[in-house]
Amino acid sequence: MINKKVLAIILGGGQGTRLYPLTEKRSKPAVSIAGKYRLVDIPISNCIHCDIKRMFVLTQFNSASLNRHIKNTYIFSSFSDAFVDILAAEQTPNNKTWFQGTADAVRQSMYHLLNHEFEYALILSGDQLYKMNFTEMLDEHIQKGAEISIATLPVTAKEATQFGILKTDSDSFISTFVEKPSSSELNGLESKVGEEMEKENRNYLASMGIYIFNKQLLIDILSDPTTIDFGKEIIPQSIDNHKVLAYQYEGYWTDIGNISAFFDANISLTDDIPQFDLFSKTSTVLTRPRILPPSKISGTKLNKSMVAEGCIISAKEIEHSVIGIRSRIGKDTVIKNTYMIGSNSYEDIEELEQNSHDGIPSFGVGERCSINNTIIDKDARIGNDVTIHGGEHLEDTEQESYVIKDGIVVIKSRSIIPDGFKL
Ligand code: ADQ
Ligand code: ADP
Repeated sequence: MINKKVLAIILGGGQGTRLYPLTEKRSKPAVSIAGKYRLVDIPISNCIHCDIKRMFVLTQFNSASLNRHIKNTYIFSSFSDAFVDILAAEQTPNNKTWFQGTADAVRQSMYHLLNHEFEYALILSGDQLYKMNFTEMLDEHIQKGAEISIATLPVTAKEATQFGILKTDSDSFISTFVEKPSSSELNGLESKVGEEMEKENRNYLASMGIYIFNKQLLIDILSDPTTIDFGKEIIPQSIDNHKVLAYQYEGYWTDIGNISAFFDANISLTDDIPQFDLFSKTSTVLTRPRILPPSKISGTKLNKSMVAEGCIISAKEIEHSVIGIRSRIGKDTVIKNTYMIGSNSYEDIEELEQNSHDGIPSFGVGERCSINNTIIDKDARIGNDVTIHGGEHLEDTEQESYVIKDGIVVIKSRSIIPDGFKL
């Protein structure tokens, strides 16, 4: 009966600046991953697999593509109480501003949350790649009489500065919590971790930003309008006055909040044995079932790559790359270490001829191109004889049709890269 007790709240992102330009025209939960899913599918699938089926997605702005995706994907029986609802920051007589931070987002949404009966709020981040059984976490929360639980993961000293780092007592209740400590503050924050973790020097317990709150406590805590963030204020302020439990997780988990982490998370899916298993029988990642033809591939040497449905590919070589739905790639093109997100629609023969007549490249990548270390966002048009080589030699910049961040070139959605372009 977990579904009756738990309401899931997925934090769908602030203004999305760290994933810009992928978030230029869509909200963060709608950003595509692995060629056919959206970021929001990860926490939603985790919830559905453990029978938590009442979910709110809190987002800074309500993009058409997020709405379309949720509406077309998560369709539950009209006789169940299951739902996925998007709550975008809205202006009301009491609230005139954007969500100021994670706790403020939940506070501003409280009116909608309280229309539902629940005992526990499960608060999740919308930009993480992981699989987790929340039932176990809730069981421990109840069994140990906790008021707040935080999922934790051992990390190295180098990683520790990006997370909330905590220490626990012998009963796993949290005694110290420092949000994003500096390297010098790490002294004394080490924890006793399992043997495997110790071998990898993962001696610090990090908050995964996944919380369970008892309902009344959440209401009480959020009644103080000065608190903005869970990590910065709510959690550090709660550990002295409340029973805050650490739930230990040791599986694969990665934060995909910025371009370089997003790129790595996608490309690492092409490893021989990826740490995130898309092929699992029991914990499938759910997404919108599309009716697309199988991909058609001619004369291409494919290595360590994933190709989604509905592609038409005549490239020479594709290596270590993820090719998203409805991608078209022309003859003699070589693509390496690239995430091509795909297209929303096909162009028919007449449109292709019209493009050629007008001198506009068609959706996808043209002939004789060489592309690496690049993310190609949806519906981009890349012409013939184009070279785009990302890498650390490139400085961060923003141009009309692309952005470079940490050496990764991101071709913007719907942009046009003309024939012969070189980068
Ligand atoms: P961060 O990830 O840095 O640290 P934050 O930027 O607050 O924390 O984001 C948490 C989640 O909330 C993300 O999914 C983000 O997109 C979303 N979010 C941020 N601002 C939002 C807003 N205004 N409205 C809606 N959603 C918003 C947090 C914790 C750390 C912990 C890490 C783990 O504070 O203690 O270690 O998560 O990744
Ligand atoms: P997918 O989930 O397949 O990536 P979307 O949900 O974004 O695709 O779009 C599905 C359909 O909506 C497509 O047929 C596409 O042509 C259409 N579509 C996408 N973006 C827009 C838009 N901005 N305006 C109108 N229709 C759109």
